[in-house]
Amino acid sequence: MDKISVIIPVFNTLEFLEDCIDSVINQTYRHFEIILVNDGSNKETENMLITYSNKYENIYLYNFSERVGVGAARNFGVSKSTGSYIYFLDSDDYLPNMALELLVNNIKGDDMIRGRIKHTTFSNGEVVLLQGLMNPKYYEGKKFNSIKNKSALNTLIRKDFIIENNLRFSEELDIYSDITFLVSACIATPRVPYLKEAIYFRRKRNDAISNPSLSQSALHEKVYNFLRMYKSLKETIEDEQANAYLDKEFLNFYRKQIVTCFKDITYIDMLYPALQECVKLTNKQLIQNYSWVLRNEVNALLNDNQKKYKRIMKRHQLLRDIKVGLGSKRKFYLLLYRRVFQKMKVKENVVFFESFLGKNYSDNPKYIYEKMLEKNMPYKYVWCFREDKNIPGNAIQVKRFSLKYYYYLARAKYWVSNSRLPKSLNKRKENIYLQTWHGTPLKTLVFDINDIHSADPNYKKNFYEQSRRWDYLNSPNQYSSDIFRRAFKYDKTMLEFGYPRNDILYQKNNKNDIDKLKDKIGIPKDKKVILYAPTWRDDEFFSRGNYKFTLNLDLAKMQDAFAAEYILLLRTHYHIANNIDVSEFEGFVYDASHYDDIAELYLASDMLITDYSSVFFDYAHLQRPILFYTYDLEKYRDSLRGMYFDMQEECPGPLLMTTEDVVESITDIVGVTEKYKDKYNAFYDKFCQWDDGHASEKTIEAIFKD
Ligand code: C2G
Repeated sequence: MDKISVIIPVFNTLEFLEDCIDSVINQTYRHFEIILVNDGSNKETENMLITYSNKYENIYLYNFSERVGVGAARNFGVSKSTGSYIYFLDSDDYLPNMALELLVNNIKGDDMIRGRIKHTTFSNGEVVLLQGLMNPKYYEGKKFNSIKNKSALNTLIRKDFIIENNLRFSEELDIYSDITFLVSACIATPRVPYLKEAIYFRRKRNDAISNPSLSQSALHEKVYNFLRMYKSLKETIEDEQANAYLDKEFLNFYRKQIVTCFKDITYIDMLYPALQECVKLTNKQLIQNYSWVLRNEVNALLNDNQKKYKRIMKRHQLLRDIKVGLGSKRKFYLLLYRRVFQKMKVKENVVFFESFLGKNYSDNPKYIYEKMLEKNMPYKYVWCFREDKNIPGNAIQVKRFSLKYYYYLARAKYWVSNSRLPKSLNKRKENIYLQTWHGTPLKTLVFDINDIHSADPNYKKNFYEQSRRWDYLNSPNQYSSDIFRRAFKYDKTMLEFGYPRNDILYQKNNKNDIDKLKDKIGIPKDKKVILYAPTWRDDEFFSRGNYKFTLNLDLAKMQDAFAAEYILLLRTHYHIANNIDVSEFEGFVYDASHYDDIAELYLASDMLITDYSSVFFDYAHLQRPILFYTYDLEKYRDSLRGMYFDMQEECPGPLLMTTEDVVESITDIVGVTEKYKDKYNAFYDKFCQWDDGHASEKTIEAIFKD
């Protein structure tokens, strides 16, 4: 049995290491050694590597105190290996348990064999193999087409072959050093077998900001590395097929990546010299097969006319934008937004408001707006909704994603929103963007979340880009300020006055106003009110942004127990797309899911039932009873989201697991309130310390000129 040396360069991948190393330890093919090359990782990662190398006889650890780069680390690993075969694995990836066995069984007399790379965002990929399908495909005439994903991963290679041909990864390049290795390997071997059943799981990391993988590097860095790789190979390699392969890769890279990179025209100056050198090395004949746009640009590069190159690249970008813009109505509006509306002057006195993605007239933006109206401030207002609303003042109403929406966003100097605005809406430097956010966090936020279970796998990166545009951020309490700074990586102005949306809880907490609100909501005044306002679940969705809620509270039991004394207001989260049919409970259950402003529901209610929603932080300002119906606490806390504190310890009310528990607590609500008095007080002191009913006013003073 031949020994395989699995070489794993490691740089700060603590959270992925166990998946990676264990997946080798668990291989069905048993004759291997693991060579861990610690490429200057932090202490925690290093300690984990030490633990592994101490525990297993066939795991060897080598340490570089300073980072040498993945190419050098792999070359070094080869020099330390003792196996007959070499296999490279990245420390954030992992293998299904038959990967090595399949490769080794099928390499036969060849120098190397490649398998398939599958991208994944999770840690638990599995492979089901159907017997009898394992026939390698042979890349012979077109050997270079076997270089897939520009990666040397999932390749089993004879060590002798590496030594005889002096195959090495470039040590100068951070990215694309794999191509330097693979091109030389393909030149030296007559054919490359490829076995699609031998799978390798390549992790797409969810945090491209704090800890990016090499493939998540900034585009201009990728371009720079690619150009250097291309130049150094073209200058040294004579093999005709290899040259043709490199030229084709270069021109495709130019069309896709370089042109995209030059959307930001400033990168042209930075990359022009390297690009020009590369173009000079490209087969001129081949360029003739490409479009006139590309040929034109190549000519400008060859004639060393940087000014002209820039001019035609600008035109190219415009054509590209128009082509994209003609793809759909929304894309066309976006084209106008960027190319026309944003070229017009910013209107100094226009404020654009949006709350919960245009779903309702509510939350912090509503109260800031109404305060501005009340103070008669010299501004014009625009509100974004999904459908027309009856609101005070004479704000212009625009439909989300309509032409007017893009027009006013481009021209309004001020943007006020309580959640993210679309990533496509870049901001001008004259714009001032107040992000009010929408709650004190219990569930971990953005960069504090580990695995992402929601519908958007690029959540962290997108969030990061969108939040760079915020100039001001409202914070409800010190606890939130601390979290927002870290979890949003937010370092601009924090407005620390409490939440504008809670002003009403101080100003209208009296019988007269509450009676009026009950009329407005459409509920009886002679009954007490239980408000049930749960949050959404990241893993239950129909599509992006459209989540599903399954009611776990037994309404029949609630009705039996309380219909004489109470009504129940059901309020689902704004992400929830399904309506819950409560028609059988008419007169007891009222569906307030589409009611605009939950703060008015707080005031109208006598107690709150919620789960992990931030509603309880706001409700606590009223100091009325709160019950937590947390039937899925374990799953929510441990696998879906993670939480900032132990609910059992800090929540100002009981955590209940069944409808019976809920019924029991409501029946003895006086006793429950008494029992939780101290906890409630401590909770109030910690989370409700800043509000005094004037947060809207203070927010306005901080941002708008009178
Ligand atoms: N909300 C509501 N009805 C519900 C739940 C929430 O109107 N049934 C409103 C409340 O104003 C609440 C806000 O939406 O404060 C945010 O809801 P959460 O349930 O806390 O969930 P999420 O939108 O994920 O925001 O820092 C806060 C977190 O980001 C939570």
